[in-house]
Amino acid sequence: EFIYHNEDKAQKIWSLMQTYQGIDQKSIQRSIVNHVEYTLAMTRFNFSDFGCYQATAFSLRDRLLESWNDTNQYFTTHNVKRVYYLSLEFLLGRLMQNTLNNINMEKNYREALMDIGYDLERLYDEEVDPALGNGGLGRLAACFLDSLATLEVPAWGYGIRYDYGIFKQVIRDGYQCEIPDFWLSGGNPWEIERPEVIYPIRFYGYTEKYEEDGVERAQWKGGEIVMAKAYDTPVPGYNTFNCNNLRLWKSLPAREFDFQSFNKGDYLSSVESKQRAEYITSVLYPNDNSEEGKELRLKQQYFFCSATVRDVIRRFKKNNSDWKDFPNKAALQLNDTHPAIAAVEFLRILIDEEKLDWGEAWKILHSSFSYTNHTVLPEALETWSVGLINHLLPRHMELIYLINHFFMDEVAKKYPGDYQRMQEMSLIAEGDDKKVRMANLCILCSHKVNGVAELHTKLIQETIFKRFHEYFPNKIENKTNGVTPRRWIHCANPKLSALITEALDDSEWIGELERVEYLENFAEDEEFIQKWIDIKKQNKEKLAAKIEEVVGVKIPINALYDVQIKRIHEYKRQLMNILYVIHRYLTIKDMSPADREKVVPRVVIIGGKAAPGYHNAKAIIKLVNGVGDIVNNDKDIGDTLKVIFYPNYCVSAAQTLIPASELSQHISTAGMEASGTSNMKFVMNGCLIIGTMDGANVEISEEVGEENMFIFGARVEEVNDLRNRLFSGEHKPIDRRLQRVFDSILSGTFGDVSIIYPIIHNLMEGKDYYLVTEDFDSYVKAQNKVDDTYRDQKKWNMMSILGVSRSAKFSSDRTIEEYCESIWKVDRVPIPTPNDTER
Ligand code: F58
Repeated sequence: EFIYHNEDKAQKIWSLMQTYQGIDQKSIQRSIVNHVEYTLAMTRFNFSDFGCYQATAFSLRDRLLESWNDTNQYFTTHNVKRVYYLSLEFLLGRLMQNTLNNINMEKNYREALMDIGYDLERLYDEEVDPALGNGGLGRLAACFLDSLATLEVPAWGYGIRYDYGIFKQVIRDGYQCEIPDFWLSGGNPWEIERPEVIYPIRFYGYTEKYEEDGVERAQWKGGEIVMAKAYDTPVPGYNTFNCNNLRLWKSLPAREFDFQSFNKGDYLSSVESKQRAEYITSVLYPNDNSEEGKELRLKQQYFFCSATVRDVIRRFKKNNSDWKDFPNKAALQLNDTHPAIAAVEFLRILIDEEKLDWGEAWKILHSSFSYTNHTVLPEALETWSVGLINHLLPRHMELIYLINHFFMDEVAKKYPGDYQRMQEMSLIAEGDDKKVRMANLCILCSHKVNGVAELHTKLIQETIFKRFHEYFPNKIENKTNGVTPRRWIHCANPKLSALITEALDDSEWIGELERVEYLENFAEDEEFIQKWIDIKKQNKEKLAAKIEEVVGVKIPINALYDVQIKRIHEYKRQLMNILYVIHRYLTIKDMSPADREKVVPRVVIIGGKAAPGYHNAKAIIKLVNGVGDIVNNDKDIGDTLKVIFYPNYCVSAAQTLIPASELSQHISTAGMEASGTSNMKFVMNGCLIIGTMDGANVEISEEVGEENMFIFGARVEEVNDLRNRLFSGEHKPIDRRLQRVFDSILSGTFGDVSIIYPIIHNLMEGKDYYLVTEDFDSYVKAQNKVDDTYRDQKKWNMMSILGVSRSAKFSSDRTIEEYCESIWKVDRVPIPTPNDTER
């Protein structure tokens, strides 16, 4: 974003530069070797794979900076509307392979590196996996960035540059242990530090009222100041010269030392205040689908929201002078309620600093903000105590009360005397400890609110946001999630990508997934099916080698690879999966050797992190490991069953696991998984789904056909009744197969009973909120169908090919197009590509 004040000077500087980086082998090699020598200060004649990875990354960053600068310059001069995606999480995954593919240089770099003795694929493995997110919500933000850039939409992501990403999971003695993930220890060649982009952020203090031209005004004063410094990561699109930006904020002390304490001789406490400032962006909270009401978390939220809003306003003011134009220049998307305070901060700046009147300010806010909800789970709906907000952000608390006051007046006018309704819609939950309901705040401040799958949107309209849906009937709409085919097919599964390109006779499908529909013509083509099978086999071999390396268990290649990878949560029912595995094990044990021969061999792989304080989730991990220990070493059953807990599930692990999977499990209790996004990735990689009618599974089944999936379990309409019946004791007796499974667990067959005991005990008592016992029978039936289908490899692979060919709806390109059209009202802005002579 440079604005040249002096055209001549700009011309001169430009003429001194070597135009754009060349794409020939010599230019690539020279650029890498220059970085080895001048950036890394290593010797050209002897540098490690890691050194070569770093130098290659720097060389790629140079290229990205060219398009990144051109893009921002172009957007600024044309004063275009931009999307701002505010998210506390961006789960990017590794960047090198994705960058090379998006700028279409993988082949050039591979050959250039090979020529100097380096293997590109090995360099990929040198990169740390930046894991600044928990799960689906953070990964969705990353897929959206890729699609926004690819679709040439002017868009910036805004978030926090945590020093520590999600913890690294190691398994010791079957238990999850958490290791801090200091991902920056080897440096980060992809980011650009921006010491000049820095904002003061205030906390605590008080508000002062004063009068100006007959108007009563307020100002927030005092407290303490922390600085926010920007770090930028270029986000290249696929097959375009456009390059967007991800701006992450790091906290710094306002002054290196607090001179007052320093002069008083209190050296240590001056260091302490510096550390307190740095602490704000130090660690990502590792909870998924549950809220932690800690002051530090609220500080993180306000810190990044304030810096972001200031930055957005500064950019707007560079080219615009009329506030009414703001909604035509900026669309701010709140990724869940975590950045909700940005809306209040925006209002505060408009009213207290820009001196707009309330009506005007509210209109501008409301037309530019929108909010995405990702969950109906009550424990994940954010509320903040009024006392805490008042202490940390006193002016914001006043504004929240004002917003609520005006809103409650309106509701009272529309529904006179309906106090129940007013109470439900209020931003404040009354009680001993009053709370601000952040979702209500977001709905009110936004012109659009969206759910993330059809079923989920219907549920929020009918349950948690029912009153708001009645009040604002056009506000809540659906935007079914999607995933980027660049990372999730092309990068993760290069062999499949090449086969699709061969079959379609062009590679445009990578940017236009609708084109894969044509694959349907190959669903019964024997030759094609054989190629399809071979690719899956090669991916399985790669995974098997990896598992042998990290888990130390040898798994057979000819078995069905059955995978469930996602955060460990009771509603996702990894427990039901492992209970079935035990049932399968006991069944095989009962068989004669001749019958065992007929069993479809399976490798069951479960992976995912449990929130560090979530005891039941940790107990499930322990049980899976206990089952693995017994089953994998049981000579009787040999290779008919293997059970693997895959440790430290993360984006890069997913890129190996998903292409190797044949069956994947998406088995949440109906109504509880908002969407799910890995289900989409699995389908795109030719994996069949066993799943409930929940989240996006419903739409996947509409696209690929229920006959090409293994759907089972209670439907969402049945869940409440079933639950009530279970809790009132009116339930059926426990299934005898399940009882046998419980007995074997409780007798200690799979290790220590004490941790899992309370969970199993509750299930036997009917305290089964997630309906594991209820759905078990239909789950077993679906699993039997899986085995029967797998025996018919032709049929199985036909289903697999049809799945891929019908997966286009689940590209995040489609999702982003819908957001652009009905929420953000932004257009594509392709920037001019340099021509051959400029190169
Ligand atoms: C996930 N939410 C949903 N939250 O569970 C999943 O169904 C959906 O596909 C996905 O969002 C994308 O829409 C999720 O990942 C979190 O991790 C939050 C992190 C911060 C605390 C609260 C949960």
